[in-house]
Amino acid sequence: MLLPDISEELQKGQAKTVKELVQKALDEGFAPEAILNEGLLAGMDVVGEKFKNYEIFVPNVMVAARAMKEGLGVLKPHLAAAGSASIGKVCIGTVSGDLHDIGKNLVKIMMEGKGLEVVDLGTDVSAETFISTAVEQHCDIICCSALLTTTMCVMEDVVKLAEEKGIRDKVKIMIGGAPVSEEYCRSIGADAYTPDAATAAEKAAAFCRGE
Ligand code: B1M
Repeated sequence: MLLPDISEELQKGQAKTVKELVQKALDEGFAPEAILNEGLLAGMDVVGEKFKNYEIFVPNVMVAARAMKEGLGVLKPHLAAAGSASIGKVCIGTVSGDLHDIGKNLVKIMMEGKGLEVVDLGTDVSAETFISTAVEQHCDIICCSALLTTTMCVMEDVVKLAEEKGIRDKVKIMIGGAPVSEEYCRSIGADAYTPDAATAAEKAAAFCRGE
C-alpha cells in the first residue's frame, strides 16, 4: 500500500507526507526505482490526466509538482550514486518559454549517477545560452528538455545556432520531453531523442565513450 499512498498524497499536493512516505518506503527496503515509477511518477500521471480533462487546475498541479520535488529530493541519493571521476560534461536546460523542470531534473540526477558532470541551466533557456555555455564550459553534450508543443521548436534553433557558430561537429545535441519524438529529432538534425531519464543518461554516457 505504501507506493499507492505516495501516489495519492502526491496528487493531493501533500509535500510533507510524500517526503515522509518516500523515506518510509526506502527504510522498508523498496527499490528506489519502484518508489519513483509506482509512487511519484504514477501520481504525476494521474495529475496530468486530470489537468488535461479540466478536473483540476494549475494551482493543484503546482502543489503536486512541489510534492514531487520533495519526494525526489529524498530519493536522489538512492537513485544513483554519483561516479567519482567525470566521464564527460553536459549542459542541460528546459528551453525558452518553458518552465517545466521535473523531467529535466530527473535527467540531471540520472546523468550525474552515470558519472557525467552536469551544468544545470534551469528553465526558460535560450538557444544562445545553450550554445555559449557549451563553448565556454567545453561541454560534450547539450541536453534540451521541452514539455510544450509551443516551445519544442527552440530545439531546432539550438541545432541551427550550433552550426552557425561552427561547433556542430564538437558537440552532441540530445532532446527529450513529452511532445518530442524520434521523428522530430531526425527532422531537426539533433543527435539523439530518448524517452526517459534513465535512457537519456545511458545514451549520454555512450556518446562520451565515443559510441
Ligand atoms: Co504543465 N503542461 N503547463 N505545468 N504540466 C503539461 C506539459 C501538459 C501536457 C498538461 C496537459 O494539458 N495534459 C500541457 C502541455 C500541452 C501541450 O503543449 N501539448 C501543459 C500546459 C498546457 C501548461 C500551461 C500552459 C498551463 C497554463 O498555464 N494554462 C503552463 C505552461 C507554463 C510554462 O512552462 N510556460 C503549465 C504549467 C505547469 C506547472 C507550472 C503548473 C507545472 C510545472 C511545475 C514544474 O515543472 N516545476 C506543470 C506540470 C507539473 C505539468 C504536468 C502535469 C506534469 C509534467 C511533469 O512534471 N511530469 C504535464 C502533464 C503530463 O506530462 N502528463 C503538464 C513528470 C516528469 C517526470 O515527466 O517532464 O515528461 P516529463 O519528463 C520525462 C520525459 O519526458 C523525459 O524524462 C522524464 C521521465 O524520465 N524527459 C527527457 C524530459 N526531458 C528530457 C530530456 C531528455 C531526455 C528525456 O534529453 C535531453
